[in-house]
Amino acid sequence: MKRCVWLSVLAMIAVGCSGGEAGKTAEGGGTTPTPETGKKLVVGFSQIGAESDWRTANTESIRSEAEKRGIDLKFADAQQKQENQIKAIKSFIAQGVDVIAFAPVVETGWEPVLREAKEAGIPVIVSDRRPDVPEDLYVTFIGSDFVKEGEMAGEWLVKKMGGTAKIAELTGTTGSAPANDRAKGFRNAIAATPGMEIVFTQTGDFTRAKGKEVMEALLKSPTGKEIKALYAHNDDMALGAIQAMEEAGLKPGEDIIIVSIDGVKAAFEAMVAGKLNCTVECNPLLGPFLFDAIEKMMKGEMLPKRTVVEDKMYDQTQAAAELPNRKY
Ligand code: GZL
Repeated sequence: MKRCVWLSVLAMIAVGCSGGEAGKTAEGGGTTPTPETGKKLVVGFSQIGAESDWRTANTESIRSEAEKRGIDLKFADAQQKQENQIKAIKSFIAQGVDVIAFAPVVETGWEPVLREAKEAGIPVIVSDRRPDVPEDLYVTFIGSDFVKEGEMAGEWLVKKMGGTAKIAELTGTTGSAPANDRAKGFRNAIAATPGMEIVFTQTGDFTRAKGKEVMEALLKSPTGKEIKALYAHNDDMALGAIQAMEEAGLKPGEDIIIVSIDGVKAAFEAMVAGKLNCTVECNPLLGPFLFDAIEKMMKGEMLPKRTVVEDKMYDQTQAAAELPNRKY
């Protein structure tokens, strides 16, 4: 039965038909979940973990939106381990869920399990981070443009530093799309300004604890004495680094200028306190986007292969006014 759902979904996407009859499968039976058939939509979601404030907000958005829409959500937290995500996706296939959605912790290693989902006729939606697989293995990918986020951070820092700075970079989870793309975008932005030099780069795995640990060690090294700017791939690592700077007797946001990405509430509070200088928002509230796409897909509507979630940038001059508006 599932194969028919997948084939009918793919067929509709391929021919671009819209408004296919709700709840009908290839046999014409009303076995897919719709208000008419009364069957609850069952969605299996494999989440990366709970590594950052961003991820916490992302999980809350997905859980609350599923509840609001009466969707039976099977939620699995992988604790940032790919093998746990693969196990969860295999379990969703065995359970015969209607749809699988996941946020791939890293870009590679997904093709075999996504082929199993396709063979089982279960459509897959990608949320947040891109997997490096053939596009026919997922229906659509919903997430931010991480290269653009890195470029926005780099362009802001070039201006702030007047074109000259020795820069430390705290990178996200090794092999993840945001780490790869934010590194690429930042380097795109500073490439034309030779005075902007990345003299240190190391992963903080998107966590506060690791960001603090890496910065503590850096500040004890000769290179640490040269650093005038920090580019962190997320706010949590920046906030950990800020703690390390203060414990080393430095004034973060003054002795070392700091730009990061995510736009979580704690980053705005740090900007108001003068400890962080700029954050590039990366919207984690993907629940509504995800379940809109799933519901359209189940109705046979055509979906774009890529939905880019727009992001803004905020610096210290805007932080106090924007803080009350922050939803995460
Ligand atoms: C970005 C997301 C990243 C955030 C981090 O879309 O995948 O993962 O920037 C989170 O805070 O851990």
